[in-house]
Amino acid sequence: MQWAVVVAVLLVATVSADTDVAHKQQSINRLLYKVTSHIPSTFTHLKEAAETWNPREHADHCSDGGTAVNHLMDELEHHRLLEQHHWFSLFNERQREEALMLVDVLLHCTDFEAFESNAAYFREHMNEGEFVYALYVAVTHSDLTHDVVLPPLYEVTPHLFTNSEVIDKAYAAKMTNTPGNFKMEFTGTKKNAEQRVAYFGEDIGLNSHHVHWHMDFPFWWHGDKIDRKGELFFWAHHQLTARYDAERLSNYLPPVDPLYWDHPIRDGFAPHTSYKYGGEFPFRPDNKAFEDVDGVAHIRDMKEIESRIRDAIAHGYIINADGSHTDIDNDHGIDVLGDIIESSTYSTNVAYYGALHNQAHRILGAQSDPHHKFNMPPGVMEHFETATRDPAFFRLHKYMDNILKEHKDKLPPYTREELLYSNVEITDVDVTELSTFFEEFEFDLSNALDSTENVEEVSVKTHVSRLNHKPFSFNIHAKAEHDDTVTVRIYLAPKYDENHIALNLDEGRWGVILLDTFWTEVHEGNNVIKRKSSESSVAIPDRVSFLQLIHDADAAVAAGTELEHHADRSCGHPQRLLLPKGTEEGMDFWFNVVITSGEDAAHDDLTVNDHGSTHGYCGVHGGKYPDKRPMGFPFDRRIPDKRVWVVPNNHGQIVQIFHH
Ligand code: CUO
Repeated sequence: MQWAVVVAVLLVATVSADTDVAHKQQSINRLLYKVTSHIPSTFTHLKEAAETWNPREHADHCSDGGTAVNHLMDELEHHRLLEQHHWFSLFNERQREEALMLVDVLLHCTDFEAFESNAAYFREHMNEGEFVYALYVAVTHSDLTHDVVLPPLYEVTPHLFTNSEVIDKAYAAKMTNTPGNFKMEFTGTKKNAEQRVAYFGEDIGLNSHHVHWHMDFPFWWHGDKIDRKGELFFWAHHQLTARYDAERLSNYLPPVDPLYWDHPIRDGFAPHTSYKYGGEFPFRPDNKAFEDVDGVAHIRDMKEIESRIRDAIAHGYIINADGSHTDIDNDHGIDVLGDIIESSTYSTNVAYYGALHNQAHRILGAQSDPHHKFNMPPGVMEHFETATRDPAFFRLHKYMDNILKEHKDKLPPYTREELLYSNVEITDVDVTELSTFFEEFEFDLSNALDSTENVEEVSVKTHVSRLNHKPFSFNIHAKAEHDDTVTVRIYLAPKYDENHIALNLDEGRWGVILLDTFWTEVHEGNNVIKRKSSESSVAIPDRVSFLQLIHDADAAVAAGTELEHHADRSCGHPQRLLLPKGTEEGMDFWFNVVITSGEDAAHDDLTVNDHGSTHGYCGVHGGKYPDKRPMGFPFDRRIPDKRVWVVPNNHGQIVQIFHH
């Protein structure tokens, strides 16, 4: 009898824990549903909270005793907050400050009831852009929302992911009450060679990865220390740049040139994108010379800051704000430099080294109206959602990548001893066919449009071509002397440049793309290590659509059942873009497998626990980056003599990627 009671209690506890997830998911969905309209009365609980919850009265639900909530309420009551129905940019200091006040409130909530009620209240009282940003960041980092799946941003704020033409058609469909599904074209015409790679820079999955990367690793972050954040900034963007160059080569374009402050920005950009409130994103013509941006930065200062950073690299140390020095001629140097260049709150001397990257985003974004004569809103470069659409994004990141390469090139090349793991000999690797193709992808636009409660919803969607690849797999044949855990890294790099001149190892290594990295066991004798593209630790599958999330959470709440979602991270390169496009005749790539000891693992369970699955470019949430070696190892350092590379645990072969 007593046991029956215990079991019943346990069952109730389990069910309520799981339905709790459904309830949380429903609540987050609803908070993000049509954020520029009022919370509908059918969302009873949130509606009530928005109207009756007084955040100041619930300070006992805040781990800071209500400091954050009282601060935000003071700002609100003194009418200092940005109005609603206005654009929001994270790079605007005051707007960022306001958004972070809300992040602070939400991250200090001690229970979900307070979290959702505060969110509902401030959704109705703050700028919508600030609200969406704050809620996404809070859900990403709060312990209360671990199991919540964030809806795809391209369906929450579609304006930032599709073009004005499509949005206009969606409005017309709504006005005439006619459902529609509109084709989204990439910007520009074939007269613009850059348009050949627009499918990459304008890919909604890529943009989503990029914006989430910056939510996982915000430059303004002041919470718990994030492991190797500066190095991850380098690495995630280095990989974006390397991947972009591989796409360019696949389309008979040379690698992207870095930006120079003294040269005009060769390629202009017409975004064909509008703000929900704030008009069109500004257009930049070809060959625009850099101008100082009033109230933001002088080009002269950018050059000065660049020169100070390059001096630090040449000296091998940085000067901290207190005058002390930090040596950077070591594995850790890249982390220090990443923080300085971005710059993040981890930079130890912002006064001296400035914020090269963040300021450059603002300068580039404002080149169409640098003196604010035309009251233009921020450019695409001033939003992580839209930045990669502009070819200048990759030029900027190539520029910073080259500065960081100066540092890496100063470090001594790896010795044979550092590369050798004598336990394993890779005898062969079989790779299945590598091929890519374009497919149509559809997503929902209804959140782009305002609604009122008594007007029927009209289905409005858009569809866009996107790159995908056939699933592939590889078998690594490895002979081991004894049982051990091993670290496996798989890289891909273009073999030829745009003139079909073969790149040598040292030229090609900076362009390597990390396809996968994982930990496994080998046993004495012959082993076959099997791995599928779908298992890659750099990529995430397609996001569950917002409508599906709404449907599933509502159904689970109504039925009191579990919600069957795997809450994987939103940060991760899209699985579809794991391979560069390649060419119809087959494009040659170096395919490289490097196996080293399992001692490179920063966690001891990596053979059985993928720690959130997308650690390759996004680390482990709240934990150590899983690979102790420098990111990009062993291609991150110069290879002046390729003979040191003849080690049995390294295997290279040529593969071809076909585009069908
Ligand atoms: Cu991701 Cu420049 O850092 O956009």
